Amino acid sequence: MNIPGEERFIFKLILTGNEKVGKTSLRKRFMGMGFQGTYKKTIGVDLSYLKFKKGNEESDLVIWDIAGDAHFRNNRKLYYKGSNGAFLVIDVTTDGDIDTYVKPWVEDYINERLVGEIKLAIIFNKMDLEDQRKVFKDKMMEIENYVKTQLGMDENDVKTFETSAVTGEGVKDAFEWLIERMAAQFVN
Ligand SMILES: Nc1nc2c(ncn2[C@@H]2O[C@H](COP(=O)(O)OP(=O)(O)OP(=O)(O)O)[C@@H](O)[C@H]2O)c(=O)[nH]1
Ligand SMILES: [Mg+2]
Repeated sequence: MNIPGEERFIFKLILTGNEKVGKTSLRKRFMGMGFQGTYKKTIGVDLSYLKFKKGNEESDLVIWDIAGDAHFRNNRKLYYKGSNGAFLVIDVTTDGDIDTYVKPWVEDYINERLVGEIKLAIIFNKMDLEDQRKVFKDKMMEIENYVKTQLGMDENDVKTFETSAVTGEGVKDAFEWLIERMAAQFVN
């Protein structure tokens, strides 16, 4: 979108991770839309638009909330181009198996040439479900190290967050860190 007399960069943030891990819920929580307990599967992709400020500069952001269902795997390749930042969301009530929950997405980032283009937030979600939690610090470290190694990224490019879309814990921090890191490359 072009504002008359002004060229504005539109940032693109993608939400990735397997189905039901909480991508849509995190997006809605961040956008002040509360939390819905009932699951409504994302079909393809849902787009949201928002503005953010860095210093005095206002920028545009489009969030691409991508369906996690593996049936859409081929289809979702269409949605990666031009991304500046990504969430990789993992549900802490699953076993967090790397081959199942991490590798397919890391492969997508590599195949769709996002390496070197994106900043990445690894999101451990559903932290409110303490008694069902199966992913703990050692697994989180293993996932973070795997991602960093595969993508050749360091702590400037990747950061881990613990979140809950129910309580809101960590949600604002994660989005704000990623947006700040994305914008730092372009806006003074
Ligand atoms: N307790 C708890 N439930 C959550 C949390 N985040 C999401 N959920 C629930 O988990 C289910 C899946 O959430 P979604 O946000 O739709 O998951 P998604 O990753 O967008 O799923 P797809 O659209 O299929 O890729 C829903 O029933 C949510 O209410 C959370 O932080 N805590
Ligand atoms: Mg969804």
